[in-house]
Amino acid sequence: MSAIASPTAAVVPTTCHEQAAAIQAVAHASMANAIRALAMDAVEQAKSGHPGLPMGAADVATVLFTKFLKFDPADPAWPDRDRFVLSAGHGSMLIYALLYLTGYPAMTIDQIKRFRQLGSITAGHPEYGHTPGIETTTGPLGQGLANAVGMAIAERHLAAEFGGIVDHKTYVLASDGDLMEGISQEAIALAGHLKLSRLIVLFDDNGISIDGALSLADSVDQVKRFEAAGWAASRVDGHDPQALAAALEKAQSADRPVLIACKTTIGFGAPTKAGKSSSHGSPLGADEIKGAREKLGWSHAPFEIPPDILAAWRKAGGRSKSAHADWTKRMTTLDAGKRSEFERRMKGDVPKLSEAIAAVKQSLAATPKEIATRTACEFALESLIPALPEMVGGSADLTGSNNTRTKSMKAISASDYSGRFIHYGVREHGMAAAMNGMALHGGIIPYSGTFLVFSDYCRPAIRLAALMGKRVIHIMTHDSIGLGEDGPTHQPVEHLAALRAIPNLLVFRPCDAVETAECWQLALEAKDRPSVLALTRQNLPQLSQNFLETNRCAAGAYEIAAADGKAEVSIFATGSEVAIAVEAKKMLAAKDIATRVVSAPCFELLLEAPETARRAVIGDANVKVGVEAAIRQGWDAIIGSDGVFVGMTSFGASAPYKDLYKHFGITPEAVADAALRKLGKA
Ligand SMILES: Cc1ncc(C[n+]2csc(CCOP(=O)(O)OP(=O)(O)O)c2C)c(N)n1
Ligand SMILES: [Mg+2]
Repeated sequence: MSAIASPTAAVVPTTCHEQAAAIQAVAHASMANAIRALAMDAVEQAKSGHPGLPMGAADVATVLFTKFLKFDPADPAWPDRDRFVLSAGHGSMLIYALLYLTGYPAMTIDQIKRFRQLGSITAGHPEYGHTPGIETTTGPLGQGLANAVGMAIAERHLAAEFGGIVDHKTYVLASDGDLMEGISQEAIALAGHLKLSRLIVLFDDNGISIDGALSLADSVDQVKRFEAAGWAASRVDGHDPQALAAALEKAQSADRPVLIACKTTIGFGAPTKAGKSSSHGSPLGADEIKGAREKLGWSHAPFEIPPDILAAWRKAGGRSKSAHADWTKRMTTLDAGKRSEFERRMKGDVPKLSEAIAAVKQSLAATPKEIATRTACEFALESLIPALPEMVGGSADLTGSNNTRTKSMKAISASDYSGRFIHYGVREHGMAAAMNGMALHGGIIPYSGTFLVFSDYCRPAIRLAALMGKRVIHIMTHDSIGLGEDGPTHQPVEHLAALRAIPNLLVFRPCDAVETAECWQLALEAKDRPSVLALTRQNLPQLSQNFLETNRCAAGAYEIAAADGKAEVSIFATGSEVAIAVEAKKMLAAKDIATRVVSAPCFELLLEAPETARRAVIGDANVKVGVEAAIRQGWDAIIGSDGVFVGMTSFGASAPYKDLYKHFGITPEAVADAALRKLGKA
């Protein structure tokens, strides 16, 4: 079809200059066609996958990887590599083809042949940690773009401290879907505001999504949109290697983030499906592939890359060897202290953590505090921030409410990236995804704040942090009806259960200032998973007043108040409800009912503990009562289906919090009554 004039089109060159250009054009086209062929063959063999994007974006990727991207296949974790994020993860065969062609040792042709099969490293969508060279897990559209903003922030922040050993760019390939997702607005607005000039987004502007032409659902002028957010934006023909190279060249020295909208044809080369959504997400079929081979002038067998083309690609893969060697040399000439500090941060070790936490706990033992756990969080941060310079905090416009900013913290700004606090603006989703990007970049432990009820706005990014196994820490305050007057829109009820449902996420709900410090320690020690700390707005008594070196929260749950004699009743509670449970215990004791109270700040740690330890904490009292100002879901794992639960069964209401606790029956009296009823003594 005429709409897809190929760069291979034979035009007889006349002058020397034209000849050289022609050779280069032919070489470029062959290299790009190698991507196209691998993509269509792998998808065909897997009988599933997305050939359209890799075929359409092959020219863009070829120019980027052969001329601009700084990377070394021999060392996919080289800290100063440019990051490449395939935000449109459905186009995974594009990156797998690139990893194979440029010579990442793990990405063999056999892996390409086993695209989407169990045990291969060529999963349906790119997965971080599963495949060397994949910088972030993508697939949920928009996330990769927002991760990249975090990566670009991390690069500038670390460069401000470590100078020239941190000097790289972040490139993104984003699709129409990426830019339609709401998260993209949050991400581009933040990037524009912070003038992240080393962030370069290549937009696969193919005008097609799954339902058909983009015009069915979208009429945004993306260039104007990005410009409005403070980006430099331009349009190029995404099949013209010279134009692409010129645009990328210009982007190298930009003073703001750059969007290059690359007009492409989805499924480029496919005789009947190019330019159509039918090439987006299913195998092309034997006839179409045969036609594409003819159209592209690609006569090689499936999965066969001719030696000269493979050699050209491998050469491209070796382009940054000298840059890598220079960097290694620069590292050796760096001040030894700075160098080891950089290496420590990139490894993510936290040697000074226990000391900092011990100091907090000692101080709390000396002067107990009846404060909200959000305030206790700030108290812990006053020790943690100086001890762990890799911590970069923030808030989604709730800094004063989340208590995530200590007195000494300077904010990051476009003119000074050395600060350690980020005003994310009212952008919870973009914030959570940017935090993932920072953690993925390495060298930073991001933490941030919003209200627990808005964890829903962060959830897709939190889920990906859990899937990727990255240490990001979400401080989520105002964690129940205990926030009071703001009412049910702001009172989380189902959020703890919903967060506990995410595998590999630690959900902490500390009951006092001591537990808050201990939960911080556990979150920071959890190198390979994210955490949420659910904290109160209202003051809570400090239940643990003696200094204990051990971190009792590490067990997930522990007996905070023992029974006098053999317990008839075990009351399990979290956060603000632990103090209520302790009062209920006293009421039951007055009736000669031996009762113990277990604080359960982290269900995940309890449930993954060895069976004997778990049984010992859960105990064998006849009556088990759970207390949490939230829904019951998840509690049966602790109290059993016969257990009694005192919590919420509806949304909350707007009133002073003490009235709400009475209104919803979450009081010491109600807990004691529930236990008595179950004992048949009410
Ligand atoms: C958050 C999210 N919603 C929906 C999808 C399913 N999905 C995958 S690709 C796509 C849109 C395809 O259009 P585009 O992004 O332009 O990619 P192209 O077809 O051009 O390759 C959709 C809706 C997804 N991956 N992520
Ligand atoms: Mg598209």
